[in-house]
Amino acid sequence: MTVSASWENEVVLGLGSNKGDSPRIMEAAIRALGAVLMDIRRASLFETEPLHVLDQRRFLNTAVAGYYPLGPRDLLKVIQRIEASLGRDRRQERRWGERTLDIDILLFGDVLVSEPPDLEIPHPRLAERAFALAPLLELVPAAIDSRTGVSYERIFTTLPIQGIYAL
Ligand code: A4P
Ligand code: MG
Repeated sequence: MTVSASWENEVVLGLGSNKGDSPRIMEAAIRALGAVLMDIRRASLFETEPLHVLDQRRFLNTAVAGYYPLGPRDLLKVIQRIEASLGRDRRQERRWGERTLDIDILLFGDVLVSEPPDLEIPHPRLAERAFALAPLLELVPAAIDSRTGVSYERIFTTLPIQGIYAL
């Protein structure tokens, strides 16, 4: 089920990497996304303690925002193509483990998509993750969780400390 809203669809994507040459991979991913999103803006880079699976390297995380003229499903295909082109091979991964590049659709304007497990927007674990919320809030500080009506700023400030360091 997809509920479309009328206002502009500024998309926010979360990026993460903790395998391979992560700084280079993140720059290449942002360059590739610059060809996909209009008026792209980028957040700071953060070095972050791994969440969920703890015995792995720290991550580099950031986010980008921009306008995307097509729908969420098209965007999912595009980001998966970019992940693969930068060396991601899901067959070699464990869930929540190391990855060369993970791109998640965090927000797509205020569109709600509930088609689990393939596509859920806002990203289903956004509200638990400081590594996703900190860069997102740099780009869209007034964003509201369209499922609950609570601001992400408020959600962020109530999270336990998770170890995220702006670079
Ligand atoms: N999918 C559903 N909704 C979305 C969405 N909004 N955006 C589906 C992107 N994909 C979405 O994702 C699995 C499936 O989710 C996709 O096929 C897509 O159809 P995946 O990227 O193949 O697998 P994954 O990344 O292992 O799973 P998941 O649950 O997305 O993992 P996460 O949530 O990305 O967690 N700690 C720190 N500090 N920083 C991190 O970046 N990342 C993870 C991975 C764990 N711990 C981390 C970090
Ligand atoms: Mg993912």
